[in-house]
Amino acid sequence: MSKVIISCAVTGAIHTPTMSKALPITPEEIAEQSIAAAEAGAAILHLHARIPETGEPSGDPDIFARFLPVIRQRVDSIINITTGGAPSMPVAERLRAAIRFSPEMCSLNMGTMNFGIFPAARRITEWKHGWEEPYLLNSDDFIFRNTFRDIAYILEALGEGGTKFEHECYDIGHLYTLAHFLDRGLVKPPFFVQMIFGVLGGIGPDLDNLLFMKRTADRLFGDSYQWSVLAAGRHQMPFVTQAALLGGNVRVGLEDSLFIERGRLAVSNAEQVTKIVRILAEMGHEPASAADARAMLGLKGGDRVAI
Ligand code: KMH
Ligand code: ZN
Repeated sequence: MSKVIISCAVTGAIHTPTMSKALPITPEEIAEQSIAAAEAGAAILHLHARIPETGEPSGDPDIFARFLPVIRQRVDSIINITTGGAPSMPVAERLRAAIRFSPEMCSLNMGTMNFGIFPAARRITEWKHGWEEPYLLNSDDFIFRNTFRDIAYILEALGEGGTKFEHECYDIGHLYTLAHFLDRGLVKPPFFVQMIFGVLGGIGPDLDNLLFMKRTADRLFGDSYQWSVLAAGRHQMPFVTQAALLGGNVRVGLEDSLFIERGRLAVSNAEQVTKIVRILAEMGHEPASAADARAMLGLKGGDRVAI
């Protein structure tokens, strides 16, 4: 049996509280769903924070401090703190938690781009909170900023403490940007490439694109990288299944899709993890443990974080 790293992105900053009551908002909910996702088979937990009272995305390390230690005490999973925050958040704000907690991994978005989450607002007429509708609608004028200088700064500031990265690549050009930082010696093998499909502003969820991304990454990086796939919305499960068929690792979680199947909301992150574990088993794969994933990705270890 071959091992597949399952990442679970537990809450994110794309979906809003009105969209699903399963979306974890408070520190207690984020901790509880993260622990359940880990127990279901997720080796990596990709984490964002939200203001508990409103569900608004937040970069405040004091909010992260209310759930990270709880997760760490209960499960051995690799903690991966976002540096993407929310598309509207300034870069300095996005980095505060990763700098404070020096996790084994953090996300690193590999290019400035449009990031349109406004179509989701069309279907909703009654909102739980006043911030949700303008937050989504104004994404038609956001610039999700990740300049070369930002990326270099994050690689240096966090790399110094031994943090490694989930390199978020939303298009072919982002792979070339990653190759550039490899040439500069700021990224060192083995590194982890998260190929992202179906974000409005990035590459679309088509099998041809997946093959194109994979072939391009192979040409640029040879065998010095591990790859994983996530797809937004309804493409999530079919697309990560395709990736697993091709030998890739997978990311699921309510950050990427609120659904468990067409027309049915997931009841939790763990439900999505359980489903992909079942699909992987049918293919003869088993979930990598956190220890397996640490070895595959060359991570510093769960005892060398400031959580
Ligand atoms: N929301 C995903 C499409 C981050 O946190 O840095 C990408 C993401 C960004 O997870
Ligand atoms: Zn994220």
